[in-house]
Amino acid sequence: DIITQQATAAESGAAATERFRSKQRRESAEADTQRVDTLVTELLTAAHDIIRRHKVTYAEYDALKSWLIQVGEDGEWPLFLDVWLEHAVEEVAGKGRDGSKGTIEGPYYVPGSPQLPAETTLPTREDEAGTPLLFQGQVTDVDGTPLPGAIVEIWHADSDGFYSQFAPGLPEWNLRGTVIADEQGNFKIHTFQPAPYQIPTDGSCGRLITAAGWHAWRPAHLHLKVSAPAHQLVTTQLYFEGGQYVTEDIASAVKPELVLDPAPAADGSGRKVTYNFVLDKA
Ligand code: MBD
Ligand code: FE
Repeated sequence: DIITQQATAAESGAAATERFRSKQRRESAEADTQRVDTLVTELLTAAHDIIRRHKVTYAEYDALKSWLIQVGEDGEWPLFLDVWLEHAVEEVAGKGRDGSKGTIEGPYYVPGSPQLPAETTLPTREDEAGTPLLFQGQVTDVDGTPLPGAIVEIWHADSDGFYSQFAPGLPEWNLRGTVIADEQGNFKIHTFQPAPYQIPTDGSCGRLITAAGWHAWRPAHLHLKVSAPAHQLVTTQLYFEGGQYVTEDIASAVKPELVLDPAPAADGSGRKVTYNFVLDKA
């Protein structure tokens, strides 16, 4: 209902902004004047060119100004940037890696989720709804050498498409965990199939989507950060074959290598899939 949706949009925007401020990557924070000049000048020049080519009016300029102000008030800059820009940044950052494909992190990662053993069930509510999903695999080097001490951080939405800590009423670490793989790099995670994610319809991003006549959806996905000593961490997502929006992700973050095709579990309870991670050397 509308009340719930409004509460959710406001809360998730504020929470995502707060989360970003506390975890922001700081390694390249020193401003290189030349670099800032080049990037900002090119960005502005591209905008000037669009304004001239499309004869943008003062009414449209004011609409843009008002919308930009509102994005900040809604706390939706993390959402906006991760949905519409991050995929290009990830493409540049991931070039030249040989291991498992990465994709965008998105706005809903929270570090420090509960540590769990190699075979585990993610934290869930007593009555967690949805199809059980067994997600298992092995973490290896690019040569196929198993990586003991590998860490598989996983976070995903529930069967209503909501993330814990970004929607009201969910336990703090619901469907989030830091899984420590065994000596062979193996892991076996019992969880539930997530639902597609809808961009909140009542915030600024939702208004943009409506105004442009787009859809507001990301396909159902698992988020992962996989790492091991002396290897590069990979941030990725996994999707589900045949799932809604897999071919039309609003965040442009699906890659063919990232689409899972789970089989029915042997005991008839839910589904099961194996996906192995390959990490580049650091
Ligand atoms: C998500 O769940 C997400 O993964 C991204 C990238 C953007 C918005 C919501
Ligand atoms: Fe997500």
